[in-house]
Amino acid sequence: MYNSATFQGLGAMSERDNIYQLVQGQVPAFAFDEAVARVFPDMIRRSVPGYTTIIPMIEVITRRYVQSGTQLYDLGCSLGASLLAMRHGVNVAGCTLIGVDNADAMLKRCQAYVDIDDAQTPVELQLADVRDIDVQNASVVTLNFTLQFVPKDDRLSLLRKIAAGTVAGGVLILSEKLSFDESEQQLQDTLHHDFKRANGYSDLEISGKRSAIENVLVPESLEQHVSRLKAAGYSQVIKWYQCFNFVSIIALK
Ligand code: GEK
Repeated sequence: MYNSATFQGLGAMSERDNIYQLVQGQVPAFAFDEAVARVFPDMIRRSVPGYTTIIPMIEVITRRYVQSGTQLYDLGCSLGASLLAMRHGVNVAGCTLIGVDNADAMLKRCQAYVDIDDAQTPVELQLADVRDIDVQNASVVTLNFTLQFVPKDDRLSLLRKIAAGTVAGGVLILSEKLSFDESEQQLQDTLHHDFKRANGYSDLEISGKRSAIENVLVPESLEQHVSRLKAAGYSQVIKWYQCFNFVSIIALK
């Protein structure tokens, strides 16, 4: 399984994330720049509860839903962890994988990981905004922690475009940070911060990242996601995984 080779490799080739170790005063807004790209595999594993389970399950879900002669899209592919999981799930002929990201620093490193990966399905990487691309003849589409960075007002039209470009029986895998009503929000935030602390982040780093990401990553509730996916044209929407305030959903065309 993909988990054994390339995914471990992504982690091993990453530097440790110490971006918010020495923050003082006003923290600049978070951006997917060179400094983040360099530490990204370490950052996302230590910051997102459930990420290390979701990635290998994307391979499993892909194997179930991929159809021969179709395209598979990873939208917001970063360094390619979800893209390569999908690639290792393809067990039919005539498919192409398309990875899209609008951060040049991320996509350059993604290409390097694709180059050392040993699966055979062709991969095309596109430096583009996910709102601007065409989606056609898709069997599996992944938005693995990307929709939360797209402006709220553009989320429904993006999902409509993806659903319209997906073949019957195709799937969207959507993973997101969630928001909750007030009392649950507090509890989930506490557990998330405990998770980060257990992974070696200090309180200063946790609060620095929290300020930097505010208004950049805009979470919504599970109910908002489910009703919007249905409005976008998906017939069945299932939460298959949740760890604290991070969720992964499959939406079936
Ligand atoms: C993984 N899927 O490792 N258009 C294109 N790309 C975008 C846009 C946009 N409008 N907005 C954000 N991005 C990956 C992890 S990270 C999640 C995905 C995180 C890109 C952005 O540049 C970044 O690479 C990615 O979406 C989000 O499974 O950092 O929490």
